[in-house]
Amino acid sequence: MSAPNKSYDPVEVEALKPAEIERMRDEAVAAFAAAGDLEALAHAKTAHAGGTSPLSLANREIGALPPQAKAEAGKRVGQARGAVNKALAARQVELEAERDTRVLVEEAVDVTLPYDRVPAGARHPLTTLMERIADIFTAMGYAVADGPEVEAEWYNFDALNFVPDHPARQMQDTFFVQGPDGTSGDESGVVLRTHTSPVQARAMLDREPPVYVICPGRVYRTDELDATHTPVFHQVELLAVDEGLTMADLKGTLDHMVQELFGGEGMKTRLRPNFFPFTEPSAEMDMVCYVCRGESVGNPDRPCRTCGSEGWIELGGCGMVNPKVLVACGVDPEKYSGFAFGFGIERMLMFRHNVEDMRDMVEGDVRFTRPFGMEI
Ligand code: FA5
Repeated sequence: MSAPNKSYDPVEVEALKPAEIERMRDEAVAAFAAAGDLEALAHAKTAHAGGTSPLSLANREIGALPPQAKAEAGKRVGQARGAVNKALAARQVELEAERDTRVLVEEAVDVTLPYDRVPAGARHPLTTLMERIADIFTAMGYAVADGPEVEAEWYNFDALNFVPDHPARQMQDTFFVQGPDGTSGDESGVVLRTHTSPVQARAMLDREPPVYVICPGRVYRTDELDATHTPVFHQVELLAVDEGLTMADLKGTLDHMVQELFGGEGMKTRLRPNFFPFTEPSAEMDMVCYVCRGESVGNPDRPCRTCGSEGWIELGGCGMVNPKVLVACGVDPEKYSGFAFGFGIERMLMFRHNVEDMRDMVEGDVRFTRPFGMEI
């Protein structure tokens, strides 16, 4: 742009002549109208409304005009640029609408067509962990046993030496499906099984000794769902009945299981006295912490989050099958003895895989299950 020049005559400035401005305007409007798609319109916009377009260049000349000529030339160029921008915007709207209509047709998806790309799901880690545990024992000759989840109260409690007024019945908060039918003389109601131990009774009644069974399954208790409890959870039960079985066999079996599940040297269990009506003696079983192997105990330099530096992790309950249970299930306690154990799978999944909240296991989100893969 030149400096204001008093002798500068707008009539002499070619680019600012009215006919020239009109021509520029008309050329721009025609170019927009001729643009067949948004890409062509973008090029026309650069050529006719961009910073180096004829109208923009003409506009720059205005600054050099003498003051008395500026207003007239400015008005002329401004009107022309306004018309150009209006034509550009109108064509833009038209072409966008055309594009949208075309895309709707061209990219239409026939949702009724059959398709084969189903996203791969994931098996739930509770299932794979239960199968892994069952595999360890089937490799040792155990059979997988099953029982109903809606269970007769007799199997869930009575056969297991929970006498009707035994305080141990209160230990497990039970979902009753049907109360005892007093009128028919049937004193056994129906419950959602509170543990997998009724499968012990069923296995002994169904099979002749020796009995070696492992029973993974779902159980129910009236616990609130929170980070460490769920009303529907899973247990694995093991029962062995044979001649001459002792606590040493129980201990050896438990040690073998934790070595197989957690691997490596030094994996072992310990038993602490406890009470279950269906085992005598009964014990609480702990396994040595598979992360610190007990080395965090009394060692503040090496704290262990997994066991809270206690060196042991609680697994579940176990014991020698109470002779009263053997009798109730038709097994001669003079000839046979048995051992059993049972533990919670959710709890094992939590400490084995650092799952902090049990609720994650029940929400059914594949983002939780997928990282576990197919094998556990
Ligand atoms: C029993 O259920 C016994 N039947 C175990 C047993 C079998 C003992 C054979 C002796 C011989 P207990 O009530 O402690 O025991 O439960 C076993 C495990 O179930 C617990 O260690 C815990 O891991 C798990 N568990 C109990 N309640 C819940 C719950 N609400 N949510 C998740 N897991 C639970």
